[in-house]
Amino acid sequence: MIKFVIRTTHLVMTGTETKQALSFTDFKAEVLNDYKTAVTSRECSLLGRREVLTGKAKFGIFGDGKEVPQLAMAKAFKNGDFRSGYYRDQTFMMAIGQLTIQQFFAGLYGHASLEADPMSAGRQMGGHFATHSLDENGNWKNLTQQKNSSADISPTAGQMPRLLGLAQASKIYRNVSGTNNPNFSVNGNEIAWGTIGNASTSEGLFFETINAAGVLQVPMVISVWDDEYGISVHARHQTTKESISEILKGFQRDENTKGYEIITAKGWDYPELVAAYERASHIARTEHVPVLMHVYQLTQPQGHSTSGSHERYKNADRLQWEGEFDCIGQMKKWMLENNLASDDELEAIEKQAKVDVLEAKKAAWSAYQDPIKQDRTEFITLLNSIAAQSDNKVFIEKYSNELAAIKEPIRKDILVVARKVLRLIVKEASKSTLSAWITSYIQKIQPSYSSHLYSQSDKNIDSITAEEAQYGDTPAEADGRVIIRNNFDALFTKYPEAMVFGEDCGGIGDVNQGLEGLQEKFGDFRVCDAGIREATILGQGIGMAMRGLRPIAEIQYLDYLLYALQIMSDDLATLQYRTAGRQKAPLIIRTRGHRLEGIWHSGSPMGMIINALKGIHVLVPRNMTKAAGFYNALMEADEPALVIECLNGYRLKEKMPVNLGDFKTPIGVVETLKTGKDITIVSYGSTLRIIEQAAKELLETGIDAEIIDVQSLQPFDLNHDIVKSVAKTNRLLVVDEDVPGGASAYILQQIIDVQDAYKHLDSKPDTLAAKEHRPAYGTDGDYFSKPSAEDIYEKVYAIMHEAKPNEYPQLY
Ligand SMILES: Cc1ncc(C[n+]2csc(CCOP(=O)(O)OP(=O)(O)O)c2C)c(N)n1
Ligand SMILES: [Mg+2]
Repeated sequence: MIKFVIRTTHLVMTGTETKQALSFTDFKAEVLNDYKTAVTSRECSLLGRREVLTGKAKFGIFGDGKEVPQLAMAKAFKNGDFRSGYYRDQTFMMAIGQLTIQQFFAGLYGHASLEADPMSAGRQMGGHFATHSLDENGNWKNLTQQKNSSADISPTAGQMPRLLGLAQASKIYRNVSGTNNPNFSVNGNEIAWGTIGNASTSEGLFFETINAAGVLQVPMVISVWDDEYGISVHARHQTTKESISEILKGFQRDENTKGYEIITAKGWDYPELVAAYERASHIARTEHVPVLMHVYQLTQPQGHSTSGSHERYKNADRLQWEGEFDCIGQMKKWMLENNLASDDELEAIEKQAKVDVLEAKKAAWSAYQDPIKQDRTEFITLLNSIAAQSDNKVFIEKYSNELAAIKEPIRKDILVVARKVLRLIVKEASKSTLSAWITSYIQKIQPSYSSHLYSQSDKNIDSITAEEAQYGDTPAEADGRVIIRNNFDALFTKYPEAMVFGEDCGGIGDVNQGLEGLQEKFGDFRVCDAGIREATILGQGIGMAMRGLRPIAEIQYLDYLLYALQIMSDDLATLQYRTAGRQKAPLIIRTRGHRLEGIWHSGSPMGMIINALKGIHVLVPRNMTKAAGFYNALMEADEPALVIECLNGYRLKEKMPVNLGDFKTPIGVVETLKTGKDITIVSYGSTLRIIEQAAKELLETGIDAEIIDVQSLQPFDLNHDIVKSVAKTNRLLVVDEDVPGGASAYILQQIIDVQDAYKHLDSKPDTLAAKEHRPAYGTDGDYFSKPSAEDIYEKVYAIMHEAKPNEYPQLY
């Protein structure tokens, strides 16, 4: 690609690799092409807004006013690079050739097809961009041969943690031997380019990422599109000194200290922007130094989005300034002043852009509407034949006519009619035809909206073959933490692309020494300390996993997962879903929790976690061998998962397996720890040891409990083994350490609702959870906060008392 630097009227032109003279004709052609992209993008915004206001699309958020800096950024963006940005970047996506006008409108309409809307198959509102890292089978494409954009999310600054990981991947590929993979990197030369609005820099995630990238010295260029507003709220309410580059000055590197390169550029000044991005790119790519690019004096010609108008909060002076300093207007002025084009030439480009956009918009609308109209026609034919034979002919024909009259039908219109008519003909002969049609239609359409919450590739967790831990003739007993450490040792040896990072993970080998000595063995890129910043530890993991590495992000304690939960929920859990299977981040999140001491070291907020993390597997091993088996299994799969080790299990003795790194705990499979005939007790994690104690005592009373370890909360008991146990015992108790109605409610819903266990129950299915408050400190605090062996004994006893009062007289 041709590069050039223009200093006012004096032009200096350079090639990317070698400086070379560029003919004026080539130079002019490139500038004119940029102008064409800018005006085309603007026309999309203008027409897009109209499509919403006339009701064809639901909501619009566009990139008008931000076009010119994006052209400059696109020039510096190379194959293999990644973008992690936000909803203003349509011009950039067009400039790198990853968004056509027709695709822009398909996204606006919500066309539920990847062919039509490659960004999200209609799942996200328009303006949320993505490229395809995976082929249709979920296998990696060669990411070094294409321009990449990680999939956008709407929560402001939510793109920042991932950006850090995307940049760090280059650092790893450049510095860690054995990670070379031509699909993912060429010597770590790739830059991760971030974009964010000025107001969104107020978010904690922005500052956390900025600091972390400075510490890690990764090739990241973060552009702040500064239009002085965040919807209606002016910069004076957002940013100290109203300038992000001003307040981040302390991050500027100098001769003695590492840090950032901070560059500022006016958002309407095309030559200044092109030069600035070329410089930023060079610094980040060659030196692996992060760059903050503050692009100021930007505008928002149509206001924030299609809901609301900016005249409500911008005064006349501001509006007038925005008109004058519209970046496209300024670019045009500069071109004319420098004799790069005549008025006529530019007008011709503008006219052509209007024609192109109008035509592509029409094509997008037809592509979206035609299949629905076709479905409607077919359905109406069926409906009319049903009406002809029906006692309710008049009503059905009315429905049919109303449906036929809808000018711009959607699939809901068709199904609403179909399902209402079914009720009318439930006793007629044609009922089965219609019910079959509805079922098959839903079956056909539903995947467009529900596929790919989890991986559908041949590397998903279903494809893993379980493998038992094997032991020698006289297996050594070791502390749990040694089992898990030796297993990590085996895993890092087996997978050069695997790494772990988190607070205290490196030097001391984690707070429980489950990684002891591994930094010395595998180096500090692979076994690494991180700052106290859970959200960006998660982001490092997401970004690196999206670029083919196998990170294990450690969150020191389960109680602190909350800091990372938003990113896990909004970004990681939705990634496969929001790209309809075209991006993945097989990240393993390691943490430890449940019972220990005090409010923030013994929480077990599992209900919250499970509900927030649909799209991530949630595994709760009861000991370190089981945990190690989960890590071994997950390394073979391509899915994200959270593994929660038992905080009180590191010093408990377990037998040392011989097939470290290889044995695999099956995911979604329960284990029966004790068979029994009177009641099924279902639980997981640390609580199981207490249940086992209670079960012994119950047996002395003549009550024989069956104990089942769920092991994997998400997915849950794929073989439906629990209901088989309930069919035998006819009684069910779910025990856990979460609040009442937390994970126990979820487990009950799975067993009663999904597995239909209610058919087999002779007693009320019951739960025993912790108290509603956070767990108090100390042994008594634990005893009075969480289910104890006595609580479990008495709960089971009470259930048995109700069934057999003579045999088990009331305790209280
Ligand atoms: C976490 C979160 N809070 C609030 C919103 C609603 N919201 C969407 S955009 C926006 C303003 C963002 O302004 P800025 O970052 O300056 O970007 P601009 O739209 O001006 O380009 C807000 C408050 C959101 N999407 N996410
Ligand atoms: Mg703004």
